Amino acid sequence: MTSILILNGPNLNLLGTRQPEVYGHVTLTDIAEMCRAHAAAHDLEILFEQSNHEGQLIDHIHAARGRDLGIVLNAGAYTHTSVALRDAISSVELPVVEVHLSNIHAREPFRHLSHIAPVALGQIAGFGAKGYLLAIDALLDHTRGAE
Ligand code: CA2
Repeated sequence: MTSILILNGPNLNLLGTRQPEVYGHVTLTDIAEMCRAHAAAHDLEILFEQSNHEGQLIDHIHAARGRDLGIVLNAGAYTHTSVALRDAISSVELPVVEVHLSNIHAREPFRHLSHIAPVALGQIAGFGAKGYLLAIDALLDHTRGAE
């Protein structure tokens, strides 16, 4: 069975426990379950990971090479700071869909810059947990459309 990696960056393990006015009440475990249910219909395995550490996120991206069809990435605040994550994405040559729960372009100016966007297939932001499902569909359309 084909697989995709869904990778989540710093503080996303706190989802559903704090700042519900920004990020809603859904937990990361809920999102993983939603993604798995969505993928089952597509005969797709979901590898779902979260780390608060930049190097560990990079290791996960490297591990996806030759294993997964592509990556759905919510890099959290590293989106706005990490050239290392951008370089990791470029190095593995896998399609990456960038996802954000909130609309980063409607928030503070420092969130408007994404180091991921220039090396991603595209970006989905502002649709909450549903964004992860949209990202899976976008990745599948891209990869299966290219077969
Ligand atoms: O909107 C998104 O998905 C973000 O990637 C979330 C990041 C933020 O730094 C990005 O600008 C946009 C923050 C994730 C932190 O999540 C929390 C959840 C609950 C309580 C505190 C933080």
